Amino acid sequence: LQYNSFEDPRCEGYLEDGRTGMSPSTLKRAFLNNLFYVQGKFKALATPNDYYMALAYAIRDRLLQRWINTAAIYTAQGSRTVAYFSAEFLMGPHLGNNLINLDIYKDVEKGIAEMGLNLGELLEQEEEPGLGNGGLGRLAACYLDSLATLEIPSLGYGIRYEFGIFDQEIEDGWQVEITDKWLRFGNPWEIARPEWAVEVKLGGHTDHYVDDHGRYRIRWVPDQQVTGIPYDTPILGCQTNTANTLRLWTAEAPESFNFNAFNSGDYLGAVYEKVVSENISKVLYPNDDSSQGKKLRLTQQYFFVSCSLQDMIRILVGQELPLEKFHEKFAVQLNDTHPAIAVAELMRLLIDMHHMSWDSAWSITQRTFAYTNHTLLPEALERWPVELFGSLLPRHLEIIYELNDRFLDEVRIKFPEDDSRLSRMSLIDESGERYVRMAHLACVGSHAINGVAALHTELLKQDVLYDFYQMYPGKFQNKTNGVTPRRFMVLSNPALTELVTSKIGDTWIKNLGELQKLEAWADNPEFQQQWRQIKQANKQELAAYIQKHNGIIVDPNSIFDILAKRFHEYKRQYLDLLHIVTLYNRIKANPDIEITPRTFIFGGKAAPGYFMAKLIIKLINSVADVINRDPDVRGRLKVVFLKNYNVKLAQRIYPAADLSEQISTAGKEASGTGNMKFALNGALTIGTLDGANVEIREEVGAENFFLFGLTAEQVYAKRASGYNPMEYYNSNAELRLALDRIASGFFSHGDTELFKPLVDSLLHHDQYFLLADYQSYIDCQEQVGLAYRDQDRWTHMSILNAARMGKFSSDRSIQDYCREIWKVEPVTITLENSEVTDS
Ligand code: C3B
Repeated sequence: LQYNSFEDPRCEGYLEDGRTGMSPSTLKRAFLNNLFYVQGKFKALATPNDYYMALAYAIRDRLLQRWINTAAIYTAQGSRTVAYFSAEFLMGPHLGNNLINLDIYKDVEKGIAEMGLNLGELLEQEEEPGLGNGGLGRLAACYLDSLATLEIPSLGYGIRYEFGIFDQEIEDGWQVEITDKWLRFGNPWEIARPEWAVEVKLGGHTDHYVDDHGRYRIRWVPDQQVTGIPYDTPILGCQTNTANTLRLWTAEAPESFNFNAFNSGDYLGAVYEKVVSENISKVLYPNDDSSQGKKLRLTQQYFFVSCSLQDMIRILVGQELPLEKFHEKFAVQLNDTHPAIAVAELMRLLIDMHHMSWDSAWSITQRTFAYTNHTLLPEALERWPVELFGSLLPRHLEIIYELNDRFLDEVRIKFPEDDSRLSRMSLIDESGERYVRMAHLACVGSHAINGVAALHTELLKQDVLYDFYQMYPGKFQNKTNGVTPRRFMVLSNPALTELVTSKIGDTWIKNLGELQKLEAWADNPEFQQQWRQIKQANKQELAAYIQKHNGIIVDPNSIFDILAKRFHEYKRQYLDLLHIVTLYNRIKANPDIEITPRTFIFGGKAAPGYFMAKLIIKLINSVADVINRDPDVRGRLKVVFLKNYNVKLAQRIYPAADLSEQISTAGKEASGTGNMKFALNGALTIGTLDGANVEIREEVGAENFFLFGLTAEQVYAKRASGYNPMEYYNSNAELRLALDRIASGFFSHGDTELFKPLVDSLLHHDQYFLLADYQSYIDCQEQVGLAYRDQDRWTHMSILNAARMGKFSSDRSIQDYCREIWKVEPVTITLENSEVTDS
């Protein structure tokens, strides 16, 4: 193949310098060509979306040389490769990020402006691929960015959901879910690869038989089959030639399967089969941190895992490597238990399809997989009723039984005569209805198990996975989460990026530890002023967005106090609200009271079936309605709920935050990653000693962090000794007043029933210790208000927070995974590779 030898003059620009033409004039020409030849439009008819598409295709063309060379070099070298298995990839829009990573943002902005267009407006057009719920899916996206930037051969494997996370509308204060039709106008970033389609079996039964050579064999006789079609998206590294691949699978009906129905004239029946198959990749389950136990969800998990493992075997065979080297070629990371069925599927492929012995297959399997746990919440631990599991995956159930027999023998040898341990550790929960325990399968089938922050990993070892830690102490590791500074600083906060770069150069973008050099400027008055001006300008932009979308005028001089994340009781949005109601009550009791003006901003979605979370959203909006209208408040408080929190909106929010709310009950938030993005953009944190907050506070210094609340240990102790929230209610007048006000119907047009479930849950259960932490939170917020009045001190703290975020780059996380789990090395990609370009 000689990609550089096209004679067509229109192609010459794309390939100039062998670098696909990055000069402004070439880019401009490519843009106009795409508008004409791809979109079939010209200026008079073009919509903003046409312009976006034309630019997206022009930029995609500029990735292709990198993408092709990357694949060619990995293939030629048989490079060891990370396969990141994840049911969610919350990528966010691609165009802006690709411009940053190609380092052509400014040139393109200029070229676009010369044509009378605005780059920002074109970027706004992109429908974001919201193929994830929250932290877990966004982490996967940050990790792909870092893998590419660090030049690590890697593949992201997941599902190409036709509908991603729902769009959130707010009607009368309530959340309403709208289907996310992100593919409606086409997706310029993906390329379908039908030539690499694979078949996936489902249901049916197994046959045990003796083959022609007298060997005992097992055959899976499915009653359904679906085809997986891969769609590839390039993942560019920052300022490198590496372009890795995100490979997402779409389910289709196979051409040939079960079309007997067709022959017998049952045309509609056959079409129905097709619809059933296509349902598999139809929609993302919108639950964050909880498992619904639906068969379709297990089908999705198995579908993408089977497709991916078969794809990896194809790659291995294509490189003429023997199957025995599977674990040398690939390191597979299981992003939570969602892909844990991979353990049984790889066993099945190696044994049933490739006739390997059990012991060899098991050794390869264990050396292939590593498992990341993302949560301690019991409701998130996936388990499947044995009957449901067996009806979909009869062969895998047999394999799991066999694995379990062998595993329990190991446990017996290590811990003789300990039946309760055996039943606690079994892959099958037999305490009532029988379940397959996916976390146990992941632990047994992996050589490494990790938590996502230091505290989380400790709690895993002490509690949720205590028995497994005793059994395999050497498997446990911590890998504290990180976030990419490319998207969450360079792209989303250009002014701050420029200021920082003007002082310390731009190497921090790929080596975030360098931000530490900013400490030298923390007390420089001129730098402080520039820092403040940028924050102020970012706040003004968010204020304009709020005015446009909520019709509320907010004061950019007030503290922007922001809580943005999924709605969940353990994340305690409700505690933030109790603070707001408390301040409001103080104003009502004493209209002239001095309060540092604040704008409380909330964003986040609730799982559609999570009643309490949705009621909290309604309560926030109801409180906002009252407070924002009450003349007594005189601008001192504003409450804003920003609808449809997603990656796009997050990129607007972080740069404008003064205060980051990270207020989960200690011991509940595995890590958090929003906490890192806020601090990187100069927000101060008010938070509990939970998840990565602990490490953030260690890094920025206790004096630059607003700490409150019980520790995880204190929470456990309180629970053990019998926690009674009513005592707090009875003994704290302000708390009582706040709750009574909500219960009284004050915020609900006199309706005393509406918010009763919320008030009652606090008074009678308070599972997440809001009342126990209330006073400590209120006191701490008082300190925040005082600190903000001293702008020099606040700015000093803000600069130090950003300067000390080096540890929380996803580059650092990925380097730790590479060294300590994956044992994989970078591979440099050159653009002058003779394999793929004309020599
Ligand atoms: C989340 C956790 O809730 C966060 O604390 C953590 O930072 C991220 O994962 C990333 O590790 N999480 C999630 O978003 N969805 C789950 N099902 C489980 C955990």
